[in-house]
Amino acid sequence: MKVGIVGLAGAGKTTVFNALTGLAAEVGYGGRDRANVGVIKVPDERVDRLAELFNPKKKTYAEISFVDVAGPEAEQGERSHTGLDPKLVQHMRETDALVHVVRGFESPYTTSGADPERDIRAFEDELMLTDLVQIESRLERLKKEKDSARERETLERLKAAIEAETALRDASLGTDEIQMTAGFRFLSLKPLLLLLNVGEDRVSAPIPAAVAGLAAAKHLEVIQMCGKAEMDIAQLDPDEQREFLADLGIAEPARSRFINAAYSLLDLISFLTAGEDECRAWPIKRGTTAHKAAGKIHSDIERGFIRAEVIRFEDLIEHGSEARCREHGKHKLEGKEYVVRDGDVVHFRFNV
Ligand SMILES: Nc1nc2c(ncn2[C@@H]2O[C@H](COP(=O)(O)OP(=O)(O)OP(=O)(O)O)[C@@H](O)[C@H]2O)c(=O)[nH]1
Ligand SMILES: [Mg+2]
Repeated sequence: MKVGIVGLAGAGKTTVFNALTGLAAEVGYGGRDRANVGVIKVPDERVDRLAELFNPKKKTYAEISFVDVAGPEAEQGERSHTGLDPKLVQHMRETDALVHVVRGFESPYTTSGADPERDIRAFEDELMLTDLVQIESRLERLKKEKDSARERETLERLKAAIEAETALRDASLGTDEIQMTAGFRFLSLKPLLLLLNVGEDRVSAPIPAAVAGLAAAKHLEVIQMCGKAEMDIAQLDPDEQREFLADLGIAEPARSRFINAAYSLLDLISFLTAGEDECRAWPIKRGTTAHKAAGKIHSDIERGFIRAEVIRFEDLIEHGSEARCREHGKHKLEGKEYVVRDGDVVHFRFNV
């Protein structure tokens, strides 16, 4: 899963990037000309328990990778009217989801005071505007093409949605509309999480009602953190981290809250594979069939799929081995259409 950390200039994106990844990318205006990329491993006790059982050569957790690119200036007057920087747009297109970092602290770098609602709207507008420009130029080109009625119709509908200030993710697109327009990689269609970045004085304050209300109206989830404090904490070793979090009254580090939010945003679950070579967690979208899940591991396994052998993680731990699970009737054979569940330990049989 690849997540883009986006938002207006100086909102604290790089700070949040550091808090999540534990890296130390340069914050402030100095770091504006390059993209930061980093990866976090999703802690999963089940992988650890399986590893105790199988003693594998390798343990592999699910990963979330991040890209953080400098954002457009917040001030209206300074913002370019030609839309978002193409480099930023390109980075955003390549992501599965966006995290919009919204400034909730007073900053010496911007002349305007913190106004999260204004910034949420402004950035949403930028995403929609970028999509609109793309839709209009495609429509223009389609005028000259025959047999384009269906695509034109779809694009006209999307255009109308944006003109009514509805982000495409909220425009109730049908499956075939999504498929037909997948190549455009529209920005306002990507799942988006709001991250309100607040000052140190607000680490354990509730999310302001106005922000929560706007998020709800836009059907967006919002999490709040103090990026700066979390970034400092992320640089410490684990024991010190626990102490600091307790001192600040933070129950759970930003990273874990973020991982949970990202999984629910993308509606992800994890299935597991276990063996002497590797014990591993694989993130998939809820509702994925065994056939498609096999393809996450390797396209050959999807192509040559015969069946999936499934044991529930709890059963495997309880009975201690695959053989014992068989004896207790806890080992199931499933076909292509089986919907994989969170915590299934799966062994795919295939033939190519
Ligand atoms: N007080 C306070 N300052 C913060 C917080 N988060 C970020 N800052 C400061 O705000 C400034 C900008 O932070 P960055 O993380 O560089 O912002 P950015 O969004 O990456 O900015 P661009 O890359 O220019 O788009 C830095 O001086 C940070 O130290 C915070 O939670 N509290
Ligand atoms: Mg930055």
